[in-house]
Amino acid sequence: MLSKKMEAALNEQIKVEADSSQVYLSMASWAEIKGLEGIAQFMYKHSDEERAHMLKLVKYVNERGGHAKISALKDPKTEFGTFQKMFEELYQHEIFVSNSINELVHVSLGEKDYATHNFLQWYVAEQIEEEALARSILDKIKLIGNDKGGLYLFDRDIQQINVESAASPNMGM
Ligand code: OFO
Repeated sequence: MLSKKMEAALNEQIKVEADSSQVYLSMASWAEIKGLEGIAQFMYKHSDEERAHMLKLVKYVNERGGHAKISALKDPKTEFGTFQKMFEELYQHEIFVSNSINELVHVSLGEKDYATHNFLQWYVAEQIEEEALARSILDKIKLIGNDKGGLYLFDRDIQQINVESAASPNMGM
């Protein structure tokens, strides 16, 4: 059985993951109307994964005798300026999510809830990968700068990341 404090903290994370899914969905839509199909597909897939992270938490809370609460979401930004800025935001967002997971781990230890602590290790590992991937993508896009040809090639290459991440569980985003 979850303590009230643990349940409330997990419910907060449900909201964070749902907001993340909306943020990436908005980025996908913006990339799509800018004609960058590879980036759009990457973001659509990322949005789906964040929803899966949220659902995993919903199931866990209910399974442990709590009540997973589904709440209203924030309006995500709809304009991102440049692709570099957009990937910068993605990276910063992942850092924010990692911090939020760390807080949850902290609460689980305080509550002596070792089952939740164990459950959260999957999220800890996932955030390490997501931050690393976001950082490597950001590094690439910084190198490209304003070069249109470079962006075209990057848009093609990022589809490769999609394929690789689908094939390898270690690349999952
Ligand atoms: Fe839910 O993993 Fe990114 O944010």
